Amino acid sequence: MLGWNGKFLRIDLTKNKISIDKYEPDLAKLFLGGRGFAAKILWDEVKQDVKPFSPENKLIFATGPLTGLPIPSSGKIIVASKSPLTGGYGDGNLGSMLAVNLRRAGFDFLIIEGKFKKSCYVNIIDNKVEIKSAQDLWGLGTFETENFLNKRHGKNSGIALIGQAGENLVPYSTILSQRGRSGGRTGMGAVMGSKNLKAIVIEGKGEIPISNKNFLEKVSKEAYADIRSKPEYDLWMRQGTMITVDWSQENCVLPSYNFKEGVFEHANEINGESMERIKETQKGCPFCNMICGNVVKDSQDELVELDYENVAMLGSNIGIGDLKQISFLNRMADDLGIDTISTGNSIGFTIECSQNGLIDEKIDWGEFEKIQELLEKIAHKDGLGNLVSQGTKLMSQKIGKNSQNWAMNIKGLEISAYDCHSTPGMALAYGTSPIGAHHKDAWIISWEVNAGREKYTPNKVEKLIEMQRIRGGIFETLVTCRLPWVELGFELNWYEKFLKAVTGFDYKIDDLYTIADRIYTLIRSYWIREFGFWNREMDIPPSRWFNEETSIGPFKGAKLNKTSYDIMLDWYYEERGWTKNGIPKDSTLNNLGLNFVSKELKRSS
Ligand code: PTT
Ligand code: SF4
Repeated sequence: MLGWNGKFLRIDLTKNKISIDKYEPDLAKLFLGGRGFAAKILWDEVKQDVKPFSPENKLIFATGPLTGLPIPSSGKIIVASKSPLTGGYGDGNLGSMLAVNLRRAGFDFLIIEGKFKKSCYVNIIDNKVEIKSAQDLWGLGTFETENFLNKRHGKNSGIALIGQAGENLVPYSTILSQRGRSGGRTGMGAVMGSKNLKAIVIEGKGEIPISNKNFLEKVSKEAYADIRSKPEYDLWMRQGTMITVDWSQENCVLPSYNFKEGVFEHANEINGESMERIKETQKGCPFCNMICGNVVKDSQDELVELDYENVAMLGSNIGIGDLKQISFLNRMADDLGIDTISTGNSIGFTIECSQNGLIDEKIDWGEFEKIQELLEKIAHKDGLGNLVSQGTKLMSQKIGKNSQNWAMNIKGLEISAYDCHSTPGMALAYGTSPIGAHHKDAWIISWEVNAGREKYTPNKVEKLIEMQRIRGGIFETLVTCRLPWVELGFELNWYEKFLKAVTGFDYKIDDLYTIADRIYTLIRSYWIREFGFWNREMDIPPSRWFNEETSIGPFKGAKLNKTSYDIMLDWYYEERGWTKNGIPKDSTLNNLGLNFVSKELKRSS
């Protein structure tokens, strides 16, 4: 089975047991890699009665057939588990040398289960695995920990690790790598913390088996050149994802004041151009020639990497219009190992609670010092931080008094940085994302603003499913970065060529779409099995977007129409072959080769 190592590593931290096994070729055939592997393993091994923080939950690091090869932007890995934030399927995508080294060590995925008796880290050198003490590292931030591990294990080792937030089981803590890469906003850092696992360090020196090395070399060379020749390349290299601040402001979707508005009066001070003025250098993931990690100096003259989502959620969404202050908060979040998106949402929600007299503490928009203090407290679950660390869904359940109307999450995952008062297609993308509200699966908004943004049409639903197939399906299973395709228009047929060179198989995009549909339906089934029921309310955004009009900007007065949203949701379910309540039909499961799911769904629905 060229292209895949065909082997995986399982580490049971409770039993101190390490095993290396082959997996059935059918797993690769039906699920390809990455998110596909993770979804199938969780379905098989992490059942309904397993709590996210129990030792029986499993943390999966999964690569795909293109990961770690000299192919554009292939240094990516999926981290997945049952999510402590949503209670459903959770994953994230991390750029790291860890991805490359796991493949070079001879494995396609790694399953971590159990819980070590005291704090530890795992060191993998090819097929030698050791569980080492992390007692000196526990309690440290990610920067200091990574420096230490880099010194001990060498610059070429791949490291994934958690900060204090993960140790303290904050349900939106993430896994960090390379000082500025963060993956798993669904709380993957907390799952790692619940296993007493501070870090994973991998060195791999083997060769990944591929079908046609010469062809791969030729295609890759052409592909890297094609990326460099794209008209958008130069601006991208200057600003990376920070180009999106201006775009969002111009299109009135820049989340501001806890998603009350889509424009921000200080947008010019926090945009890509402002970032360029404080930029020091840039870095990125392995095998990437369009590196987007813009490294700037923050308000304390320390270096930090800035991305659009971080700036919008720790900036406009909480009323901060000073890029150096935002950079400082971003650096804190990276060091503590906590997701910037859920943090920005939860702080925005707290500010509104304070303004409405629903909590005793006083905190207002843009109050940098208080926000900084709160961020530290969230990671340590201290005082008000203990409440805010739970995320907006639980917070609103505890606070009550209609606060759920502006608790900006779907299925418990906080909404990422696009306001949807005037973009129903994007609202539906958030509503139907397989991990909760995340733009990663379908950033339909850039297409939608040019395609009649206020309309509720079947073609939006078709486009949304196409996006989910490509973004959430193809890129999360290959596993490579999607940004060459999204940002520079690097065509999808390159991936057919890469797959041919690597695996020898003639995959067409349509074949990959079928795999994507299989994975989406399996993940949906996982959620239903977890919850024991499902209804369409789970796929509907918070009522702020339906009931409260925006008050400024060209789209002043905009809000979503609930009846029309519901009709789009019906079309979506129909297209996917799910019932009117969003439950996969038996015929759909059978057509996708998911017959094994039917029995378990019947038991729980
Ligand atoms: C992703 C989410 C994003 S999406 C951003 S910025 W983005 C935030 N980054 C955070 C951060 O930084 N620090 C922190 N403490 N929390 C953060 N939370 C937020 O997490 C990231 C890039 C980006 S930058 C994006 S869009 C693309 N995402 C990809 C994806 O999802 N799949 C894929 N195949 N390719 C992708 N390429 C791009 O990768 P989550 P990274 Mg990320 C500091 O993990 O959980 O999916 O949340 O991985 O290595 O940092 O690369 O404007
Ligand atoms: Fe990483 Fe950015 Fe390159 Fe994607 S474009 S691989 S996120 S550096």
